[in-house]
Amino acid sequence: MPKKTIASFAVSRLEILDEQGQVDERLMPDLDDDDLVRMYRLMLLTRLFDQRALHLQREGRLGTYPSVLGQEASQVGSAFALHPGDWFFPAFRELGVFLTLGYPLSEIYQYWNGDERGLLCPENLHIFPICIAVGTHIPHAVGAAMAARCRGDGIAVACYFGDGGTSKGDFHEGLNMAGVFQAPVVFIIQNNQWAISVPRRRQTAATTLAQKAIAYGIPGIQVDGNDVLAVFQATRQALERARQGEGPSLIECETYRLADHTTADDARRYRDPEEVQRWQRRDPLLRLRRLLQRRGLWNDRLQVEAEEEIRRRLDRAVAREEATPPATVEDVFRYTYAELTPRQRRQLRELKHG
Ligand SMILES: Cc1ncc(C[n+]2csc(CCOP(=O)(O)OP(=O)(O)O)c2C)c(N)n1
Ligand SMILES: [Mg+2]
Repeated sequence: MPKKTIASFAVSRLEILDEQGQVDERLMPDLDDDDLVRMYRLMLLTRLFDQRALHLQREGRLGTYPSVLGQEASQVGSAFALHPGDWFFPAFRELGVFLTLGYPLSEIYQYWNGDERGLLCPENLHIFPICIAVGTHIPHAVGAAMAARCRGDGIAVACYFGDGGTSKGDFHEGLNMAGVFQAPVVFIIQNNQWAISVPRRRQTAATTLAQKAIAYGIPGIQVDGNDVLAVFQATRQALERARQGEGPSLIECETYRLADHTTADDARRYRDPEEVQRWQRRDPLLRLRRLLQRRGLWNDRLQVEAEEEIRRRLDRAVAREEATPPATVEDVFRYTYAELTPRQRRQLRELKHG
């Protein structure tokens, strides 16, 4: 009765675009020149929106804000693979996904200014509200995917969360359910190496986060999260599998949070500046820009023009947000339930009439 291996597993990592902007042609996704330029413009929009948000916060014109600096490829690359019918379940650090899907800029500023009306999603977009409570949206995303499967919608659900989110029970429950019921959901981990001041190595003893998929019987892959082409390719394949009824997948985008956790944090207190510098050299925008330049699709003049155009858009979005009248007492009650409960009706009366 010898002891024998009954199963063995491997974890793969996908990289397509290197730091010099060179691609592995064998792995190059089917994207034309216009797609590549569009991806770059979206990453640039994400970076400049983010920068403006940080400035506004410092001027007292925005609430606490979580920067996405350094994570643009993970966000734009994955969102670029979504189809209009698919659903996006965000955590809270997915600005680039919102922008890629065409969410109104002023409403994003509005939300981070503490006005929940910024989350009133336009009818044509399928976006769940931002979820600040770490990982709690994961089971909801799985439920939505299961519902889509029952209805035969032929769509996929993309559920985003961070490395910290993988330590929540919700993550394990969600992946387990998704595997058992073959829910059409793609779990996208933005492993940015930190959960506030807790480093990735304190989150799990596992070598990768991608391998966590194995225990739930679903495919898992790690991608270079600063490589927009690898992120796009892995997400596109996973979404396609989901839409075809082939079940869930997990993608670990290995990236880095270059900024503080939020504007209420000071990361210099807990991390080595050399680590930050190392990751700065792996800037996801620079890589794609180098590829575009190699192919004659981008140059310094186009860069200046694109930045100016984006800055004008941001100016308009901020002006619009700042001209929005404050929410009323009624707004607090308006969006939680379809109909007010008797207690809420009483509370609303009390608030209005004292
Ligand atoms: C249930 C819960 N516990 C704690 C917090 C406080 N908190 C906010 S963000 C965060 C870390 C999240 O880390 P990660 O999932 O890696 O996402 P990242 O912030 O790096 O994008 C914590 C602990 C929270 N929002 N929700
Ligand atoms: Mg993190």
